[in-house]
Amino acid sequence: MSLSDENGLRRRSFLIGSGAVLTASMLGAPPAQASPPLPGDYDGSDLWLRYEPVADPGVLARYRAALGAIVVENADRARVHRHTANLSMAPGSTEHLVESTLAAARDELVRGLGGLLGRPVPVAGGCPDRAVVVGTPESSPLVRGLVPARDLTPLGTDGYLIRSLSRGGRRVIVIAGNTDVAALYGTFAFLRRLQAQQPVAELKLSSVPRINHRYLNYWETERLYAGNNATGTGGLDGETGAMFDFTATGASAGLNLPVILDRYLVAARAMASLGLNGLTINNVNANSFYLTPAAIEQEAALADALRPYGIKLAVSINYAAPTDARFAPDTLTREQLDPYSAQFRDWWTRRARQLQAAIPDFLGFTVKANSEGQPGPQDLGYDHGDGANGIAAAVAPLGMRIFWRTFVYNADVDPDRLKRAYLEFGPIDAEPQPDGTTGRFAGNVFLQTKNGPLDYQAREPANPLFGRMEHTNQAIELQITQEYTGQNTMLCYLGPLWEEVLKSDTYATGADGGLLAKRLVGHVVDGTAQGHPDSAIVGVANFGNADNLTGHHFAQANLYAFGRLAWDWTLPARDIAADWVRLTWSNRDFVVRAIVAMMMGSREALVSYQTPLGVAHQFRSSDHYGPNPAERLARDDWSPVYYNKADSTGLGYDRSPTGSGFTAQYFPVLAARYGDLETTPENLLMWFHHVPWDRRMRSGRIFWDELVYRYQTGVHYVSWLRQAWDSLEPHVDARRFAEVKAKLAAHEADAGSWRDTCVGYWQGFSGRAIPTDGPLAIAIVVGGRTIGGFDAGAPSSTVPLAAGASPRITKVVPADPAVRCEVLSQAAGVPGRAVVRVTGKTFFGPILKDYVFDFTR
Ligand code: BDP
Repeated sequence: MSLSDENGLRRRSFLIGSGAVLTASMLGAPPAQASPPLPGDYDGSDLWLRYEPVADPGVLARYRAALGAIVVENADRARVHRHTANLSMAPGSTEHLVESTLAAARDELVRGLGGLLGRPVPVAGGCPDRAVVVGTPESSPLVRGLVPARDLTPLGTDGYLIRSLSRGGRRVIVIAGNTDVAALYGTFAFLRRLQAQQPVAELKLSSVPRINHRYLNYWETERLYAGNNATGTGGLDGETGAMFDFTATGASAGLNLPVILDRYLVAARAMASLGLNGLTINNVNANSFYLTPAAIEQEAALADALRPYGIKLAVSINYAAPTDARFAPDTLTREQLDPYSAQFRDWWTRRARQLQAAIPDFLGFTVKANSEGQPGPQDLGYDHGDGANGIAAAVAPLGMRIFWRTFVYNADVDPDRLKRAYLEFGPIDAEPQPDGTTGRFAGNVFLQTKNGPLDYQAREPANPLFGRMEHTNQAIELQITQEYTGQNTMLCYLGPLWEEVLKSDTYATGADGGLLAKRLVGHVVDGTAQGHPDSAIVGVANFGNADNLTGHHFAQANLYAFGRLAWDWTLPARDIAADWVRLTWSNRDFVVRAIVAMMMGSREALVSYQTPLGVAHQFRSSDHYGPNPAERLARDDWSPVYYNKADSTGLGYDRSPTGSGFTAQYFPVLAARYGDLETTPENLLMWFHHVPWDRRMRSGRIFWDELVYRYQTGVHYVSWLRQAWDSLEPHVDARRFAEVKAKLAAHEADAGSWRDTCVGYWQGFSGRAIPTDGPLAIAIVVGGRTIGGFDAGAPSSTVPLAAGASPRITKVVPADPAVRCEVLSQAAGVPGRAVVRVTGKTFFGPILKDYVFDFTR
């Protein structure tokens, strides 16, 4: 650490000890004493489906006046299929099985209205005044009479409408759709309104999802940060930590599927509340166990329990499953895995038939092939098109689909990992067919593509495949489970990441070379960009058996945000966050503002302290949590050094036309923008360029200095998070408050370790000093001497004082006049310690640094 006088800092002194810090109160919070103490032990297990009594007396009175009865005609008539004769809940369960979708809607209203209104709301027949009426024109004569058919037509199969109507002097609210599941979606949307204390008068709402298939992929225990096998809470002995028990042992063996546990139904209700309609139940590195007859019986029971909620199942498969001895004598040899052979196709048809016999609405298969050691068609000399179409042909007669993943990066294809997927898939999409059409992938194949070209990093440019696969169905795959975004320790709200991706411009062009009118990634995904009739979005889910189901209370927000975006990708992440906070934590406006503020900057902060300015994948290979920029693995493209390319000239991977040429995979506008260091957005700089240490950045600083400040401000945001959360203590229930508080402490320490490890490693190449004139830089005046030049990344600074000099800080002089300074404590003597808190703002939110000064002689 260097010490210098004044150090060129702009002078502005602050009153010592009286400066405010940015707390919830600055976001509009009333004084803490306004709140009654909150009950202490809620564990988060209801997710956002908490129906706490409405606290605002005015709102409560209005709701009670408007909502007097629940009418769901013929709720029990359209029973869904059940395969499992004795389907039952585990002993002691609190959830219950339902047999129809409208029964699920009715029961949710009973639970929801009863909870919110603090008194039971009766289920009634007829059309009483103040009724909430739910149904379809088919299920309900009342709905048929209340809602004109022409108003229902535009809603399709999944859309709903909610209307306040008055008939013969009676006021009712009708929730209707063309299908039972649409009516269920409307019911949840209505309850969400009440949970957020929005008005229920004069309702005239409708909503139609933009994307047809809105699925979760569930990876059992891989990348699971929410189960009792990690650090989690909850779970039962013998469970693996996974959401669904297929193979639990010991005390839990008796609770394996077909037994249904409470959490399965909480998950089902939560999924339905967002409109999610599909679930692949096992990891993409697939275990063929899930295709065995015994497992199919278990899956059928799960499907039975989930079916009323509109959730259909799929299974991930291993391409070489036909060679698996578990299917003997019905096995194939390796040579018979030829995707064009009848044996291969018939084998998959047989498997799909077995599944369909038990699960009539079974969706199909998710496939990871020729990727990370998984077998695939290339093992026999075929390509991804041959393989996907082979299995697709086998299941097409059964109405099933294949979700074939494009996460492939075979090193023989190109030295740059990012180029490989498009080089493999693009030509198949562009291939002229004998019938005059273009593109070889079958109609029931979806390519499932991660949002970015690498692997779920906290920031990536959009995957160039979006827009480039004009002739193929394409699903976007987002990772909800926070493998690279803090796992179950860091508070990282992913809504802004997904919003950024879905709203990023592909600059896709049409056949005439002109820019398409609708060409954001979201338009490509929802089919409107290029006229695709079918559309899909997939989230790799973060469910586990932890009490709060997601491992971190704030990780629930990511599941919630994924579901809301799956329904409508145009929603702002901020609005989704605000809804979630109201449903999950509190309806008090200042609490909502404070928690939303905490969430909204969290992802950009994480980018800043982990991988700022576009340096990618600096994770240690063991767990993808902490940093290891120096790591060099046997596989080049798994190694942090492969991505950072650190050397004495600079940092980053040159993918420009003079580098790997990856930028050429984008449409022309982006190819030009990313190809040039001058026009590449700074937040993606090192994705595309090897950036010289002394390059001048937009801030006016050189790259090295900017880089260091990004790391520091990321950590400073987390320091602010802790302090903001602490200030909410009186307004948040005790158990969850304490659990989040403990996570934030670990978060801050781990963010600091990212900064220190990475900056230290880069410094070995840049050979430059740590800059000290950053956004929270200060000088202190002690004994009439102004001392500055402190490293804002250091935990403490040692300050030698002249013999006899007082250690009292008489003035704090910030470099940026907009920051606030507060002396939290003075040193009692020398040696002694003083602490100065500096609070400011960066482009992604508030930042805070407690400078610790150790005075010595
Ligand atoms: C990587 C994960 C790995 C997955 C892989 C995939 O580390 O567990 O199998 O993605 O998506 O990020 O196939």
